[in-house]
Amino acid sequence: MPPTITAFESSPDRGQGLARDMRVRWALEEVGQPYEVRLVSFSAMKEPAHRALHPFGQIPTYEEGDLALFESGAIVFHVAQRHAGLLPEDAHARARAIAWMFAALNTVEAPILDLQTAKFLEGDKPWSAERLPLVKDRIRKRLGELSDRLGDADWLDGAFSAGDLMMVHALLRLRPSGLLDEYPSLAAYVARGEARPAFKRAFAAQLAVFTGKLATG
Ligand code: GTB
Repeated sequence: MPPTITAFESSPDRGQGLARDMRVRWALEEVGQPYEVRLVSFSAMKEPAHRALHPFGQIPTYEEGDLALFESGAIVFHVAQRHAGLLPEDAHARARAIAWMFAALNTVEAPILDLQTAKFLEGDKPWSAERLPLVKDRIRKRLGELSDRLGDADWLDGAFSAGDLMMVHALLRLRPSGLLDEYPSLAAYVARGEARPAFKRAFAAQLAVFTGKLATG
């Protein structure tokens, strides 16, 4: 039985690949693991049946036999450990790729999420306009540092890894803000990720949920 993941029945991004099932789909596509998708509504996500899989009532989840996982980072890590292709064989290189996964989630994605909060949840607060530049500058600081480390390399540490997958997906959410384009090497890095055939297959599968053409990957 292929693993089953959950995704939005109706994604607020209208299938632009920003929801976190996208990174799980991408990882599964990279390693050539077929998967099934169960679409869930916002209300179903908060029901006990879904909360048994995901304590916070969110997507994505991952079910494989009697294993159930939540948290996109944990799911991608699990997929990367189970299959060749997303983590190097060399122990040190593998540990560094895992460090990049954590960096993507903890160090880079965190301030990016703050921008979403500032714009969409706090945009009507009287202090919002004053806070927004501070939030953007915290992101710029991280992007500058990341750009310095990437240099003119294609990927963060040698061959493409799960660290790049998580980083590219975290950065993607910045595109509408214009902040990514302030760092051309990072914009090119994200474009390299998007150009991967596995990314394209994953993107098409989640877009098809929105356009109603295909429900599974
Ligand atoms: N840390 C968890 C993980 O990495 O898996 C976070 C999971 C999460 O935030 N899931 C979101 C969710 O289920 C979907 S991805 N939200 C519903 C809820 O909490 O009730 C976040 C997301 C949502 C929408 C867009 N968008 O429209 O652009 C992008 C990303």
